[in-house]
Amino acid sequence: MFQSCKRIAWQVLFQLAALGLKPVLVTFQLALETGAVVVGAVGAVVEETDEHADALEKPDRQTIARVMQDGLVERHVAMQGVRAQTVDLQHVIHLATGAADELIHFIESAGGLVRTDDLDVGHFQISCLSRLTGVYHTAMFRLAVVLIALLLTSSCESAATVRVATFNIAMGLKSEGQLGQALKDGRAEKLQQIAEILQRVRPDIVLLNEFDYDPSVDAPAFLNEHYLAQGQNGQAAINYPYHFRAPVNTGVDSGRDLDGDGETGGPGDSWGFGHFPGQYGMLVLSRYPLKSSRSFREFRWANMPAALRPTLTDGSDFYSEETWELLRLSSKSHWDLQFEIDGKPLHLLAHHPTPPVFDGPEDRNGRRNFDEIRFWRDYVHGDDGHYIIDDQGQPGGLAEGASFIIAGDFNADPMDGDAVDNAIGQLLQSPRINTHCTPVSSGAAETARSQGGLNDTHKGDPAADTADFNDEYTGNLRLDYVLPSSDLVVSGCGVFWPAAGQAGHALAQVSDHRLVWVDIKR
Ligand SMILES: [Ca+2]
Ligand SMILES: [Ca+2]
Ligand SMILES: [Ca+2]
Ligand SMILES: [Ca+2]
Repeated sequence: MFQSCKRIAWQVLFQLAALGLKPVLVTFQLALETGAVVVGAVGAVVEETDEHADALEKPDRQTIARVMQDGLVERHVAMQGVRAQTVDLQHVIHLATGAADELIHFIESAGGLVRTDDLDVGHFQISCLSRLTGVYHTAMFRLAVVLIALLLTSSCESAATVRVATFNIAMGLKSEGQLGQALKDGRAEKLQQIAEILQRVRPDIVLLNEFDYDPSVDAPAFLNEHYLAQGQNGQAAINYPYHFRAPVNTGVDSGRDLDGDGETGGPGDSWGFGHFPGQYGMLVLSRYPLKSSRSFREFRWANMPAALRPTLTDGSDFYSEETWELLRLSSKSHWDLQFEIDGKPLHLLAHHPTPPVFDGPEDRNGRRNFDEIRFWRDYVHGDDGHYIIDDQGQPGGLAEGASFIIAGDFNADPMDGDAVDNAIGQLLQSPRINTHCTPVSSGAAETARSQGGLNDTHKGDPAADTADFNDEYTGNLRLDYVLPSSDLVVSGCGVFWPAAGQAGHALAQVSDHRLVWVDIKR
């Protein structure tokens, strides 16, 4: 990002030199200020006319031209003095350099006071309130500061904050079609509560774990229309124009006796534990467009070098050679979803490893959980991912230097619970992962205190727990993660688990897991 910012800044400086400074300086300054105002005004207008929410983030020139033609921006500027909030610097510069004539025409016709609050330029904040006639000298001064700031700061990041979340909503329902029915119905209380949580936290991209995959129902459309478009409990509606869903391994019969109970065909003999195909599936919702996807549902566990193959206590293999060669690593699926955020790619690496429990001394689920997590660790570590092959037959891991976020219910606590030692440590200790922000909540700390039991023996910080389990056998655990790559700037993180008396406290019980979010600058 900062490369192109700096390139543009240099270009402007060269133009200044070539053209005799003053006209270009003034043009650029006016465009910079007006660009911010136009972005804010178009946002407000689009919101009013209930158009595509994406236009709020990045109105294109056609949208701006149309809105300006209709006189709506002028009306907003005149009526309210539009408050430009977070402004994408690159976009403003694009307007400034590409559409200067339009912008100057607009600003002249709008006249009067134009206000730009907190235009964020790298680390440099400008607040200005300027009358647009007779400010040439001030404008030149400000522009010089802006350009120097662009050229001198080590980063030239945009001010756009992107919130990425993961939420195991526990909507893996008892029978096939049940979730589809609830989605069509529009009055399912659990879905209303889940919608309210999304409306309160307002993630830009969210992975929902345990959302049954049913290709016969347009689940994303029903979820948007019947639940998210309705303000739940006074919250503002939210809309996700983009989504990704695909088949999962849960409930897909392997034809083999995977759980070793001497019979075939039960939920434990599916490629991932489940009573019907699609149970405990995944759904990703996004406000940003999805550019490409890879899935690794069929990747064979045996193809992972030094895989943790389950063994019995006498050292013999739990799975026959024939079964081992067929086993799929992913208990649901592993997806690499490349989104585009203001022209910049971001990979969401989504998964939901098996719980390490419900097995025997061979620890087949614990070992699978460890290797499901290791899959992403290898995927983002250059050559370590050489063995990986996707469902389309393409080999290799993530491109060097690509930005990513690994999200999901990992079913592995760093200190407590039944996961294999260091299962989540494979990622938390990786230099490729930014772990500066540990999501915590006051609800988690309070719940561990009040429930007691095994929570009292846990080594991990109770405030970081994300799941509320039986306190006699398990206790509350930190299982859900949103892990950004180390190149990403994290500006905040949290868990939606309000303590007693805080807004939304009763909602937390909708699932045994809580929503976890991270804000990154993009
Ligand atoms: Ca069986
Ligand atoms: Ca186990
Ligand atoms: Ca508990
Ligand atoms: Ca705990």
